[in-house]
Amino acid sequence: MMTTEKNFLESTAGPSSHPANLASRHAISCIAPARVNLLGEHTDYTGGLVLPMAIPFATHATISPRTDGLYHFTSSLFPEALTLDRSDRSPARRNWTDYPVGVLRQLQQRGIVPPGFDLHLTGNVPFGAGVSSSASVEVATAMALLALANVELSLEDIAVLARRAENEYVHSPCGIMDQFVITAAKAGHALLLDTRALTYEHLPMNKGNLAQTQIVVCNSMVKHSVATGEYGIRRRESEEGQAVLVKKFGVRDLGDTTLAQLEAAQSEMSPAAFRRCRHIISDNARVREARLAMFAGDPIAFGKLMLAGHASERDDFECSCAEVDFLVETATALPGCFGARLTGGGFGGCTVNLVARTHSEAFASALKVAYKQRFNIAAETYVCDAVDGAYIRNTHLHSTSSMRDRV
Ligand code: GAF
Repeated sequence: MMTTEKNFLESTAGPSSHPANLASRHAISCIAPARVNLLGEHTDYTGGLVLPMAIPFATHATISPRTDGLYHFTSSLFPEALTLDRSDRSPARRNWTDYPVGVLRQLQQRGIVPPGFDLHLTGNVPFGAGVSSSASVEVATAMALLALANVELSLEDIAVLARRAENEYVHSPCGIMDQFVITAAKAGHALLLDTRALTYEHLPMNKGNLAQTQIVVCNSMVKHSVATGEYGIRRRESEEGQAVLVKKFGVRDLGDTTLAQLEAAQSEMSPAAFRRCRHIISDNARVREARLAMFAGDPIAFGKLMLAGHASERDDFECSCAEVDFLVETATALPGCFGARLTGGGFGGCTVNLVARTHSEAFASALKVAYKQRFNIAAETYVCDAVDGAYIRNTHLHSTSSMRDRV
C-alpha cells in the first residue's frame, strides 16, 4: 500500500462488477487509479511498447439517475458545475468538465444514450504531476456512464473511447497508454502493452529479488501538461521521422523499426526527428529487455534500463528539465536505489524510482531533503505497490460476473 503526506481515499483495490449487471435505480460508484510508467516513454503514438503500472491514487465517479433526463456534472475539486440536455453538442469549455463530457460524446457517437444523470467526481490524483489525472477521470466516467446505460464494453473498447475523448474533445494529442493501464491494470503487476495491436501481458513484480523492491514516485512539483505545446511538437517530430522510415523500409511504424534502419535514413530527416526516433526505437528495445529482467527477478538489470531510458529522454527526446534531472541523479547515489527516471509526458512531473523495500522510506526522505536544499521546492514522495485497474464498487447490486474474469 502506498504512503504519502496526502489524505488517502479508502481502498483502491476491491471486487469489480460488470456494468451490465448493475441496476440503474441506484447510485453507482466507479473508481479509477492513477498510473506511473516504468519504461517505454513517448512510444505509444508510434506503435511501440509501454510498461506502466497503476498506483493507488483514485478518481471516484458517482452516478445516479435523474428523472428530468438532463446530464448534470459536479466535482468537489472544482467550482464549475454543468447541466446539458441530451441534444447538446457544444464544444469544449476548457475546464474540468471537458473530460467527462468528452466521454459522453464518445458514447453518443456510438449510439449509446445514457438516461439523465447526476455525475459527481472527486479523488486525490495530483493534477499536472504526470500520473494521469485526466485518464483516471475519463475511465471512471466511462465506467459510470456505461453502467448507468446498462451497456457492456470490453476493457479495450473502454480504453480506446476514453483516449478518443481526450484526443477529439479535449484536443490533447495523447497516446493510448494511460487510459489502457488505468482500465486493465492488475495488482502486483506491471502491464506490458503493445500500443499498435492493443495486446497486453501482466508482468509480475514479485519474482526473485524484485520482490524485495518497491516503487517510489517523487513529484518534482514542476507542472506538466500534455495539452501544452511541447508534447505535440515532440509528437510531430517523431511522426516526421517515422514517415521517412515507413517510405524507405516499408515498416508499419517505429514499433517495427531498428536503429540500423534509422541510421541509414539519418540524412533524410531533420536532426530533431532523428533524435526523437532514436529515443523511441531504443526505448522499445529497453521495454523488451525489461520484460526479461522482470521474469529473471533482476532489479539490477531493470534499474540500469531505467537509467538508460532517462538519459535517452533527457538527451534525445529532450523532455526532461533541471529539477527532474537532479532528482534522478540524486536518487542513483542514495542507498537501496537500483534505478530512476522521468515518468509520463515529461517537462516536469514525477520521477519513478526502483528501491530496496528496506530502504524506501529513508530513500524518499533523503530525496526530499536534497531537493529542498537545491531548489527550495517541497517535493512529494509516494511509496507504492501496483494496484488493480478501474472497477465498480457497488457489489451489493446483483453482480453475476467480474470484469476481471475477462482479462
Ligand atoms: C502522456 C500521454 F498521455 C501518454 O499517452 C504518453 O504519450 C506519455 O505522456 C508519454 O509516454 O502521459
